[in-house]
Amino acid sequence: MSGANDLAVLEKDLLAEIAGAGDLASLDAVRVSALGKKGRVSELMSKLGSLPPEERKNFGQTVNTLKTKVSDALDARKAVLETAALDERLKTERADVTLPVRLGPVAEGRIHPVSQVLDEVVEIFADMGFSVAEGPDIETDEMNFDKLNIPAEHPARQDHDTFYFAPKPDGSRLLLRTHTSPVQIRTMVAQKPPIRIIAPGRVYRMDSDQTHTPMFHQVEGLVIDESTHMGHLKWVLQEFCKAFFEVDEVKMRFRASHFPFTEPSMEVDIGAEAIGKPGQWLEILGCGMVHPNVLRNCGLDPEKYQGFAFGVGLDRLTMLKYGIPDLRSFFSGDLKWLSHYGFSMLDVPTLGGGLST
Ligand code: 2NL
Repeated sequence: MSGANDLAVLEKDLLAEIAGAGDLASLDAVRVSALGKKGRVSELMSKLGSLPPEERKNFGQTVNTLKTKVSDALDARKAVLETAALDERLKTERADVTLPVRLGPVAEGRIHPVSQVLDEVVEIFADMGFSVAEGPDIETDEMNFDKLNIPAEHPARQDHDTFYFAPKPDGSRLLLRTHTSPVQIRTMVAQKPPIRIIAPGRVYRMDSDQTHTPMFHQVEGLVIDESTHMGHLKWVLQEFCKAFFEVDEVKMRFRASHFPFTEPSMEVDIGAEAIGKPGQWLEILGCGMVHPNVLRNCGLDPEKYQGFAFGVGLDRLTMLKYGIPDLRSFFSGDLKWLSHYGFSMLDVPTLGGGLST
């Protein structure tokens, strides 16, 4: 039977052991030996039943007080030891965040020039308040042609040399989109103006020679609002060309053209000074004011809304900017070519940091 004296001795012993524990493991050993199931304090509690009833209450309270004291002392010591352990780690595990990045195997990887140019284009238009819209590569006749004011017998359907899937039992056919316009159509159908989007992506036409591949990359842009006009179109394209070719001035020439989905329609040439070839003109994109029929087809009132659209071929833009002579090399999967023309993952284009430098 433990008297008050024994309890005082036990308390003194335990507090001394706690104070003497030099690390978290030995502190935990003290905890188990005191408060564990068979610990010295716990064992006292199990004696409670064998005491005469008049002593039980008093004894129980005393043991509980001891338990609390020991438990508090364990917590306090634990906090001290943890802080010391952390200080020790901080002394040895210093990281100098100003050191150059260690690339390791990542340095071997290269970003394809078309991906890099896409990132540049997105950065430029994002800065002008455009968001990026995406849609499926497999489209319907309706989204790819009908809604764009290209009716069934329109020659543009043949011009586009479309890849069709086998017709469904109801006669409808799916196709590989021939431009990213259906992404803009879907946006106009789904949301009210103001609309400011670019739609980058893969497009497909049955065409294959020196300057055409059956899959290529396009970025289209669309702006719709109540008072959008050709001045806005011209400014946006001018800003784009200056930013993309990283020059202060760029000569631009707008030539009248024809697309079924715009009226008026224009093709844009830039002075080849921009890529160091003075005296020549380069055709780089097509654009125009969105045709009223297209707006109507998407549920927009042409009396209230108007806007402009444009389409740029990314592959050609990439060849011009980075002096890559052969379009077909883009799709050859040649690692030697990629290590020459590709970009490091750290070359993230930003307007502030210079797009390509
Ligand atoms: C080109 C011509 C162009 C568009 C694309 C467009 C989209 C909608 C409505 C009206 Cl939803 N237009 N897109 C407009 C003009 C030209 O691309 O030669 N691209 C390489």
